[in-house]
Amino acid sequence: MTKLFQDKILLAVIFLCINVQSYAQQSAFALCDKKATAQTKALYQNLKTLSTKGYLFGHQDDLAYGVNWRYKTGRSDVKDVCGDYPGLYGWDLGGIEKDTADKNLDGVPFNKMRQFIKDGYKRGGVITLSWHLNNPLTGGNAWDAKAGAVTSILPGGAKHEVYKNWLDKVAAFILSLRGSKKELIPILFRPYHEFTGSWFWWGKNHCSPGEYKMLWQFTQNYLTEIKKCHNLIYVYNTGSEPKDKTEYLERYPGNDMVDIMSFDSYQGGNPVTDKGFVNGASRLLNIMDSAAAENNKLTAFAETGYEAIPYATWWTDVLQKVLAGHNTAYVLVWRNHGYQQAEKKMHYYAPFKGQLSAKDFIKFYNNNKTFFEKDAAKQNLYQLY
Ligand code: BMA
Repeated sequence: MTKLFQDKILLAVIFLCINVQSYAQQSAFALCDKKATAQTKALYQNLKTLSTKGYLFGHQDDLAYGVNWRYKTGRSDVKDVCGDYPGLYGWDLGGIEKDTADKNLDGVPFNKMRQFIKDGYKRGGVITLSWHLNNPLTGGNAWDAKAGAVTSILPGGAKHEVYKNWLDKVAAFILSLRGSKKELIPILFRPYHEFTGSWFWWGKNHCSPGEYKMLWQFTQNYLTEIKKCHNLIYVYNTGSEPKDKTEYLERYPGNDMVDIMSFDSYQGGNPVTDKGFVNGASRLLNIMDSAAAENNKLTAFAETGYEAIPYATWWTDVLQKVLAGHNTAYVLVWRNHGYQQAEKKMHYYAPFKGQLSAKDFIKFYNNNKTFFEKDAAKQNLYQLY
């Protein structure tokens, strides 16, 4: 065999390997839970298609309360403004771990939350859950950020059994979320969020990358394999800190552990003079685009907003522009608490009727890239064709 011929064969082999590898990657778009229910698998596949056309608009606690109202059947600040519910509903499990818990950390009763989740799902909307869980070591809340708490709940740790008990409660709630045929309602599950900051006890300065990954792996394995929660789509979530892909993926638990890559970032200052939000969000969206393409995952902007929305055209001038050109499956704005007595300020992220940005929000709603509940229902996200 001549040297040239040998080289040609070698090149052909390398070419073949690359192609087999990229084919394997391309064909690997599937949930990490191989036993996921049909509806969960369908949602994941359909979100992929949806993400090439636009993004779901989400709102935290949307059906429970809004600015100046609490628990009024069918009401939603988003719907009051644009005539349609959000396409995605965010709820938080924080507090479910307590033995006495009947309400979450923001006062939403778990019984009502279950019903709201069922209502949204029945209409064709999508559900996402986060979990601001208490510090298992100190008994303080999620912001009681001290080193040692993560270590304590890992296998062999002093609070490991306590943690398993907490996961049992989470699983019981998740398994109680069922549709009209008793099918499990698919959930975009976003545990241990914003870990690139250090304000939560699972944050960057309070555990090592290895411990964070172990925490994720243990949690996922326990919920999926032991508790049989086969309706979870796992969402990996950083803050806006990562400067590049290496930092973004520093605590990534692995392709068999994550389904969606996401980040959180909030607008502060005036969007005209302060470009911090736009620059940061754009950077993270670019990082995610590249990380998600390499790992064959979906992306999302899991939490954002501008507290009390003091900028009339924030929706179309800032948020819509930031998301343009990216294939994010959804964007979610945080809760409409209303007036916060302790902080003496308004705390809301979606407009309500008459709010300064309400008119612009209608423009945002009418844009063909934003999907609210009616659009979600039309796309039949829980069925595969
Ligand atoms: C924060 C605020 C808090 C709330 C927490 C968890 O951003 O809205 O008031 O307790 O989220 O929902």
